Amino acid sequence: MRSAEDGYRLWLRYGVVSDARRLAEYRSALNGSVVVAGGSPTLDAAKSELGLGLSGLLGRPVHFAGGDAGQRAAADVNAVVVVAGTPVGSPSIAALDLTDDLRAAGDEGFIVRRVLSGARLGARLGARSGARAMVVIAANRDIGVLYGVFAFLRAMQTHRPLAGLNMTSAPALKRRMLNHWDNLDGSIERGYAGSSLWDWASLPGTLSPRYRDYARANASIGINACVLTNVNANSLVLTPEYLPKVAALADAFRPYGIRVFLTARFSAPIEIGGLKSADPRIAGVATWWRDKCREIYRHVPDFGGFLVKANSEGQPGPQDYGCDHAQGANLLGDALSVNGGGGIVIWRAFVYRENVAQDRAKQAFTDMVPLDGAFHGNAMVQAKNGPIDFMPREPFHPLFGAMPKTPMLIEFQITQEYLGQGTHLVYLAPLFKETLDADTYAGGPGSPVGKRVSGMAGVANIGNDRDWCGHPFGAANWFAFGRLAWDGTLSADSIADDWLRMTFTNDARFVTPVKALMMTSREAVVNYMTPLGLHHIMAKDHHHGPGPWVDTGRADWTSVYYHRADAAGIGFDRTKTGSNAVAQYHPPWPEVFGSLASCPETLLLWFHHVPWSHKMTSGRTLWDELCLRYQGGVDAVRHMRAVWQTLGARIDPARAEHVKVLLGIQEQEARWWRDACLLYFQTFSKLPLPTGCEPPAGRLEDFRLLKHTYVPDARRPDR
Ligand code: GCW
Repeated sequence: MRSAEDGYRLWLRYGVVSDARRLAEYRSALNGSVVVAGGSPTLDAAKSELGLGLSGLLGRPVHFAGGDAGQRAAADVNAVVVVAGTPVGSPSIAALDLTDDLRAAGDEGFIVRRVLSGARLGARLGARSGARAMVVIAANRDIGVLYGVFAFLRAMQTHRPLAGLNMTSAPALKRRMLNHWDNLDGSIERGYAGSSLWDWASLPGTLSPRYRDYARANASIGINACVLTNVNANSLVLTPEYLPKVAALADAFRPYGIRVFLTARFSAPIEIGGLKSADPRIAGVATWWRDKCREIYRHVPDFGGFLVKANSEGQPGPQDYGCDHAQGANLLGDALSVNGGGGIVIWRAFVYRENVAQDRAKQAFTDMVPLDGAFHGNAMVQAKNGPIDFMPREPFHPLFGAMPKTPMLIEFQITQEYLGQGTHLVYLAPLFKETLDADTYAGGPGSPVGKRVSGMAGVANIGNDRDWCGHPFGAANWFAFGRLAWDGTLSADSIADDWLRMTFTNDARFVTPVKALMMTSREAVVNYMTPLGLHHIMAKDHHHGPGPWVDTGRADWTSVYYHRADAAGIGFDRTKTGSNAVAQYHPPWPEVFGSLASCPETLLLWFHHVPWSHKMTSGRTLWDELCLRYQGGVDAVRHMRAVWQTLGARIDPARAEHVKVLLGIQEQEARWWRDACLLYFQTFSKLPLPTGCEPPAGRLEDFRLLKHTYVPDARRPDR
C-alpha cells in the first residue's frame, strides 16, 4: 500500500515513471536482469536500493542475476541490462577497461554509463549476435558503487533519457558532514522538526528503521559523516553507558559510507574522569583523553573523531587554563591518533567573548589566524559561513583564505534558526552558493571560499517529525547541502529542479513555477527580516520574530549592538573609521567593502553607518529604500502564496494544504517583521513611510510587548 504522502520518503520516492514515453523507453531498455557484482554490506545496500528503485520506477519486479554480468550475458538469453560493481569485484567491469575514467572517480566517485555490451563484453565472451546496451555503474570502491546507484536512480526519477547516459563524478570535498545539535535528553537545539532521531533510551537493543532511511537519504546525496551530538556538549556521551549506543548507530550507518563523530566537552576529564583539571599541559589529562579514545575505538573502530566548541558562549576550553585553541585541539587530536586511530579533531572557530571591546565580527579571526600552522596533522578548523552567526545574509567569513596551513571546514546552518525556523519556506542553496562562490582573493583573484575548504558541515534541520524536517520544503535544504558538498559547481536552480521532481512530480507545470518560487525565497527572507546588510535584530533567546529594540543583557547578544540606529542613520561602521573589520579581508575587499560607493548595497549596513538621507543606486534615500525592501519581502511571500494557490491540485492534497497553511503563517510573520522593524527604526529617522510601503498593522509598543513563551526550542535555562 503506498504510504500516505507524509513526506517520510523524502526525495527517495520510486513511484512508477509518470511519463508514458519515458516509462516505455526505460522498460524496453531495462528489460533484462541486474547484476551487482561482489558482496559487502555496502554492495548489499546498493543491490537493495537498485531493487527498490527499479521495481518502483518500472512498475515491475527486478530480476537479479547471480555471478557476473559476462557469464550471465553469455549463458542467459535474459541478458544483463545493468551491472554494478568494481573492477576487482566484477570481471565484466574490469573488461570494460574504464581505467582512466575510474582514476578520475577517485576513492568515492563513480561512473554511470550506457555501453553496448556486445561491443565490449561480446569481445570477451566471443562474438554474440546483437549488441545489447547495458548500464554500467562502476567505481573503485564499493561506496562509489552505492553513490553511483543513487545517481542512476536519480536520473530516472527525474526522467533523464538513458540514451547517452554518461556520468563520471567524484566529490570535490572529502568531508561532507551533518552536525546534529541534538541533546541526550532528546531535545534539539535550534531544531524545529520534533525530537532527536537518536533514541538513546532504546539503543543499542532497538534499531529504529529510521536510522537506515537516514543513512540512505544521506548516501543518496553523498554525505559521508555525521556528528551525533550538540556542540554545547554533554560529556555523558563519552561514557560506557553511551558508547555501545553510539556503536549501534555507527554500525547502522557504516554500509552507507557515513562515519560517526561525537562532540567532546573540554572539561570531560573532570566531569566523567574524576580529574581535578582539564588543563592540556597536564600529563594526566592527555593520558585520560588517550585512554578515552582507545575506549571509543574499541566500540567504533572507524570513529570519525571529535567536533569541539570551546571557549565560546560559556563552553569550557583551553583558554580557561591560559592555553590557546591549538593547544586544546592538539590535546584531543593527539589522543585520537592513539593506536594509529584515524579520528580527527574539528575545532570550531565560533569563538567570541562578551567582555572585550573588539567587534564580535573580528574576534574569531583575531583568535585563530595567529594559530595557523600550530594545529597538528589531524586537526581541522570549522568556521561558519559568515563572521557573526548564520544571518540571512553575511559577508563570507574572513578566516577563509586566512589560514593557509590549516585545513578548514565551512559550517552552514541548514536548520533555519534565523530564517523563519519551522514555518518559513526558504530555499538555502542560493545562500550556500553565495558564500562558496565568494572570492577570498587569497593569493589573488580566483580563490573562492569553496576552493579554500576541505569540507562542509551543515547544522541539520532533521528531527523525528514524520517528514524529517518539519516544513515540507525543509528537506530541499538538506538535499541541496549534500549535493553542493559533493559538487559545488551545481546551480541552485538545477538542485531545486531535481528535488522537486524527486519529491513531488516531474510535471513542468508544477516544477517550473515552484522552482522559481524557491529561487526567490532567500532574498525574500533577507528583505522582510534584515535588508541591506542589517543583521542580528531578532527577538532574544528563541530568536523567533523581530526584536530590533533588544538592548539588555550582554552587548553582543542585543540588537542595538548591530544596527546602531540613531537620528543620523543606521548600520555598523566596520570600515577604518569604525571597527575596521574590513581589514581582515584580502585586497581588494577592504577598499570595496570600505567605501560607501563600492560596497554592495546588500551589505551596506553590515559595513557602514549610513545617513537616512543617503542616495541609493535606485535614486531613493536609504530610509525609503529600507522601507520598500521590507515591503518587497512581504510582497514576495504574497506572490509565493498566490503561485502555490494555483498549483495545489498538481500534487497530493496533504502536502499541498500543509504548504498553503505555512505560507499563510510566513506572510503574517513577514508583515510582523516589516511593521515592527520600520516602526522602531522610524523612531530614529522620524521620516514618513514612502508611497508603496503599507502602513503598519499595529503600534510599536504592542510589538515590543509581544512575548512568546513556548517557541520550538526556546532554550531552557537548564541547558
Ligand atoms: O547561533 C548560535 C545559536 C546557538 C548555538 C551557537 C553555536 C549550539 O543560537 O544555539 O549553540 O550558535 O553555533 O554554537
